[in-house]
Amino acid sequence: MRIEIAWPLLYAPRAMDPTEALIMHPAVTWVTENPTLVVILAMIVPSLIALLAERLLGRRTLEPESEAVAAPEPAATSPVESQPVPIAEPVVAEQPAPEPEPEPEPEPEPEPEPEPEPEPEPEPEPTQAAAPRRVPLRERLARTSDTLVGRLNGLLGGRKVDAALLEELEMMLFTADLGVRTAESLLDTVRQKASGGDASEVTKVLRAAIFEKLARVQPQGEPLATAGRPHVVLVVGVNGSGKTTSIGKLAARYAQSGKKVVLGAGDTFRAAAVEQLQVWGDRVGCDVISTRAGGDPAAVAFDTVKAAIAREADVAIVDTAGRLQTKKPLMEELGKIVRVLSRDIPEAPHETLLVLDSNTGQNAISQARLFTEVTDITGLVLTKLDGSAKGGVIIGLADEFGIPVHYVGVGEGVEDLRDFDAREFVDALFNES
Ligand SMILES: Nc1nc2c(ncn2[C@@H]2O[C@H](COP(=O)(O)OP(=O)(O)OP(=O)(O)O)[C@@H](O)[C@H]2O)c(=O)[nH]1
Ligand SMILES: [Mg+2]
Repeated sequence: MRIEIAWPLLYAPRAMDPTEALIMHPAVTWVTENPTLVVILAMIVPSLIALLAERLLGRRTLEPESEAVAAPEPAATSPVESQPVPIAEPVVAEQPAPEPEPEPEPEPEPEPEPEPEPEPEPEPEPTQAAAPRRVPLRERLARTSDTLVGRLNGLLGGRKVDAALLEELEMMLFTADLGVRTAESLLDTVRQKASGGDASEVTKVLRAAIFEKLARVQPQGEPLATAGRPHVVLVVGVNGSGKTTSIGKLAARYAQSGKKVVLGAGDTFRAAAVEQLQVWGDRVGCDVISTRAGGDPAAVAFDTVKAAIAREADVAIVDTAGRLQTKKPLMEELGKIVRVLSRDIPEAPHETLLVLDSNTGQNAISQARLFTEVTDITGLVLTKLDGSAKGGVIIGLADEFGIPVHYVGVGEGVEDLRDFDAREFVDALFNES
């Protein structure tokens, strides 16, 4: 079918009515003349338009749809990819979890292990702390024992006690730091009791004679038992004899037995001496009374007694400067100290201990002689027996002065100031302990 449209007629003449012109329009005319065709077109054209629109618009719609579909895929993939991680975790939790479970099983094993460990640990600790090894006196007296008894044994060797042997014995005793007087005394005893007998008798006789001399200077009773309170102790001796160290050890002993101790730093000649005593005071846990270096030692002694009274101390121990017994002013100063100590307590000092270094041998005897001339020495402290071969001087000191030997120093440790015991000493000397 041919549709003819007279396009030039689309423009109606200007003189025509608009409504008439519209009716007269060829398109309208064509529609009125072909109603069936118009209906058919009206049915088909929208479908065609819809189809075209669907095809055009549908692609655009599908494209994002496919993208949207594709997007979720990778989105779904990524969680899947990330799943191995979370999956692996539960796998680890599921499978290896039971594996570590057996590990916790051995865990209880180490648990009981540490339990028994701490138990045995505290056991040896208190044992070590409670019982520090007390070195036998024999070990500490080894050098003196070798000098005296070792030489004696070498001399005797199964001989008879005759003039020749006595002569050799005399030589040995006079060079054993016993002092001339004591050496003579011991030789006389051997002559009287062992002449003509076996040499083995000489050892027994000498041993008994030495014990007899030392037993005379065995302190009787506790010094604090009869003394007033505070018990005042003055410590004297020449330079380096061991005064300050012995004071520290003694303070520690008193403190350990529950006594309250006050120390007096009466050695004002050296600043280091005050510091040395202060170190002991800190270590022991007791007060130290002191003054500036160069201060008056008598004033320190006086203040120490005052402080001990005020603080209700049980013991006051006063240190002094090492005094050269040949320097008279220093020895006079010692007399001054003794006088001020008795101002508040008439009986003070209850003890005046003379500290002697056993290494000085017979010089210790001359020191004792001079100190006893200027003050009333109530007791001796013989130090450094652990390293000395001249410890035999203790026999000479006992024999000549009869002054009780209160303590022996057998080392630098706080436990190395020991009570003197004559029996123990002789046993150690003759290697019988
Ligand atoms: N091996 C040993 N050394 C000791 C003993 N007693 C004291 N000493 C040491 O001897 C040295 C001198 O001791 P001090 O206590 O300073 O002597 P001091 O008499 O106070 O001396 P001054 O203050 O100079 O008069 C120190 O090194 C002590 O450790 C002992 O029994 N054995
Ligand atoms: Mg000193």
